Amino acid sequence: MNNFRICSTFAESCECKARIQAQSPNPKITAAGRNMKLVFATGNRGKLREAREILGPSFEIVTPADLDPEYVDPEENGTTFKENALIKAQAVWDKFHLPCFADDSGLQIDALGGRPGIYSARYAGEDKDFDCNIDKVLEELEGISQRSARFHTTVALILEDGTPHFFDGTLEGAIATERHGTLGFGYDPIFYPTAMPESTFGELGPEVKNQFSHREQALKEMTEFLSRTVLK
Ligand code: ITT
Repeated sequence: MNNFRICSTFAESCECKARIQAQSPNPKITAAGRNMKLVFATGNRGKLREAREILGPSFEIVTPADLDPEYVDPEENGTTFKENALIKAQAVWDKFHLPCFADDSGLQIDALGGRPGIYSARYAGEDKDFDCNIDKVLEELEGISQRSARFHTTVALILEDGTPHFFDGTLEGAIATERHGTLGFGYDPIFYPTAMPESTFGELGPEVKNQFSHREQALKEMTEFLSRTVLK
């Protein structure tokens, strides 16, 4: 369940932030989940930084590369966020047999029929260059005033019994006409969240973003699930 609601002013957003901070991290997780180790199946440093901040010190988050520097990411050949999240989590589970999760995410732009969607990382080419991806989006949206978009994340979690569990997060917003700010990663400098429409995530930075982002929503659902099951 998402506790975040749309805030129309900065002051109201700060109130939301304070409220969410008071609720999170889940106290039960903080107590029972101390030192819970999870492998995060990602090679994306931006996602990793955010996940560590969102999950907090109760969780020890390591990556496949920390466990095996030779680890090779699987091919993401699914057709949905859910399929790709499972591919990434399953590959880590098959290799290490440790509790793990993966995040498959992307930007869906209405005027582009939902693109780049699951192809967000490689939108402008195989080298996953954030700058080139942003340039491509801005070019495609040139002269288009309808700029609504959303970030979506599906997290796949695999625990000791090997069963996958899924958690989703979606955040509405709009695409800027040029870059604003340099914080965050990926498309952050061109994404205005609806909740704080005056600034992009590139300007707001992680402390604000991590209070209500698509990733925060999905990971919060995951910690609530862990609290109800493994850590009860
Ligand atoms: P892993 O598969 O190794 O986790 P990746 O970057 O390839 O890393 P995805 O396939 O899920 O991950 O692609 C997600 C892309 O969507 C990511 O590279 C960014 O370009 C974009 N993206 C996702 N979440 C974002 C966020 O919070 N802020 C900005 N861009 C984001």
